[in-house]
Amino acid sequence: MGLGEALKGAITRFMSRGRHDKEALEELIRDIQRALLSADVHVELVMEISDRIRRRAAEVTPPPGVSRREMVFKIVFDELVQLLGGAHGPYKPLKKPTVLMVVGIQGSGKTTSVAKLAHYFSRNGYRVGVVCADTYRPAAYQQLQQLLAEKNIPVLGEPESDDAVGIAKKGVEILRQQGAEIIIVDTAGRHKDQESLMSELKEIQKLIQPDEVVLVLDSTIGQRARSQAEAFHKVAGVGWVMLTKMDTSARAGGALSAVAATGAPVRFIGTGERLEDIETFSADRYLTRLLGMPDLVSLVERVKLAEVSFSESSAERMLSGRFTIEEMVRQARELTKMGPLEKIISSLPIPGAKSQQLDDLEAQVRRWEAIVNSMTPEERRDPTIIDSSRARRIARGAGVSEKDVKRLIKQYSEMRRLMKRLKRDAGRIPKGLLEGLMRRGIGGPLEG
Ligand SMILES: Nc1nc2c(ncn2[C@@H]2O[C@H](COP(=O)(O)OP(=O)(O)OP(=O)(O)O)[C@@H](O)[C@H]2O)c(=O)[nH]1
Ligand SMILES: [Mg+2]
Repeated sequence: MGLGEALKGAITRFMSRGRHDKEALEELIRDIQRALLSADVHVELVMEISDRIRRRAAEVTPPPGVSRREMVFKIVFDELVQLLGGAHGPYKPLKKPTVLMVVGIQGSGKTTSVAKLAHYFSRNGYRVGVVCADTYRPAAYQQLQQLLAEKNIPVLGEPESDDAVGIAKKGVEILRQQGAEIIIVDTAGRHKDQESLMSELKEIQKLIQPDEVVLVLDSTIGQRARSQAEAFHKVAGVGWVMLTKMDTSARAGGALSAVAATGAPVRFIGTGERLEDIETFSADRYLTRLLGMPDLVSLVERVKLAEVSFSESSAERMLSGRFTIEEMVRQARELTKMGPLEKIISSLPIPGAKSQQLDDLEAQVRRWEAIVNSMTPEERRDPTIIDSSRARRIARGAGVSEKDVKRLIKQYSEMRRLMKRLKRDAGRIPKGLLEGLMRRGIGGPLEG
C-alpha cells in the first residue's frame, strides 16, 4: 500500500467514526504513524508530527460552523504540509548572485530542469547564466544550448574538455563577472561509477561554493527516491528539490519520504518536456493529489476561511518587518473571503468602518491585485522606486488610474509605518486590531 492510500485510509476511518474523542484521536495518530513509518519517513519526524497533532488538537477551539473532527483533519493536513517542507511562497534567490548547483542521477531530468529554471528565473526578471559541467553525457553542452536557444541566456561550457571541475569554476567566474544574478550549474549524472560521480560533485562544490545544491528527483521512481536523496544529501547537503515528470506519475509518495529524509523542501516541479513545463511547488496542492480526497481538502479551505483571517503567522510576518506590498494585498483578499463582513466590521472599534460594503471591498481588492500584478519584481520589493512614469505604466497595465496606483503605494507605506509602530508594542496588541486596520485600510489611506 502506498503512502497516499495509507494516509487516506487513516483519515477516512477517523472521519467516519461515530464519536470524536481522545480514543479516536489516538487511533488516528497511530494510523498516521504506521503510514509514515512504512513509507520510510524517519522515526524522529514521525514522533514529532504525532506530538504536534496531539498538542494542537488538544488546544484548538474550532471556529463557528466547524466541528472538532473537521478541525483535527485540518491540523493533520497542516502538519503533513509541514512535513513536505511547509507552504512556501514563490522561490526567491537568497542573494545576488546566487549559485545553484544541480545534482541528480542519470536521466532524472537535470539538464531539462536547469534549462527550465533558467528560463523561469529569466522571465521573472533575473539575469541568469548557465554552466554545463557534465563531461560524461555525450553532447550534454549542445543539449543545454538547444534547450535555451534564442532565450538570451548565456550557456557556458567546453565540449572538448573533460575537466568538469575546471569548467564549473571558470564558468561561474565568468558569469559572476558578467553580472549574472542567478548562476545555474548542470552536473553529470552518469559516470564511471557512483563513487567517482560523488567525488567529482564534492570537488565542484568545494571550488564553486554554491549557495544552494538543488537535487533533481524523478517522481516516477517511487521509494528509490529516498536512498537517492540521502546519498546526494550526504555528499553535498541538498538545499531544495526539483521533482520531475510529475505529468507522468501518480506515484509521488516516494518523494515525500525523500523530502522528509533530507529535510529539504520541494520548490519546483517539472510537468512535461517543454521549457515552459515548470511549476512552483505548493505542498498543499501536492498533498491533495497524493491523498486524492478533493472533498476533504475543500474542507480544509472551508476551515481556513472560518478561522480568523489574521492567523498568528501572518500577524507575526506583518510585525517582523517583512511586510511586502504583495502580502498586504494578499491579506486584503483574505478579508474579502471572510463572509459576513458587515457583522465583523461593525464589531470593530473603528469609526467609519460600518459604512463599508462588501462590494466596495471586492472592487478595491481587485484593483489592488491588478496593480501589484502589473509591477515588476523589483517594484514589488521596493515600491518607493515607483515614480510617475512607472506609475503610469503600471496603471495602464492594470487598467486603473494613476491615482489608484499612488493611493495603493501611499496605503502601503502607511501600513508599514504602522507595523513598525505596533512592533514596539507587540505584546500588547489587542486581538483584532491588525485585522481592523487592514479592513479600514482597504477603503483608502488611513490618514489624509
Ligand atoms: N514528461 C517529462 N519528461 C521530462 C521532464 N523532465 C525531464 N524529462 C525528460 O527526461 C529525459 C531525461 O532528461 P535530462 O534532462 O536529459 O536528464 P539528465 O538528468 O540531465 O540526464 P543525464 O545528463 O544523462 O544524467 C528527457 O527525455 C527529458 O525530456 C518532465 O518534467 N516531464
Ligand atoms: Mg544532463
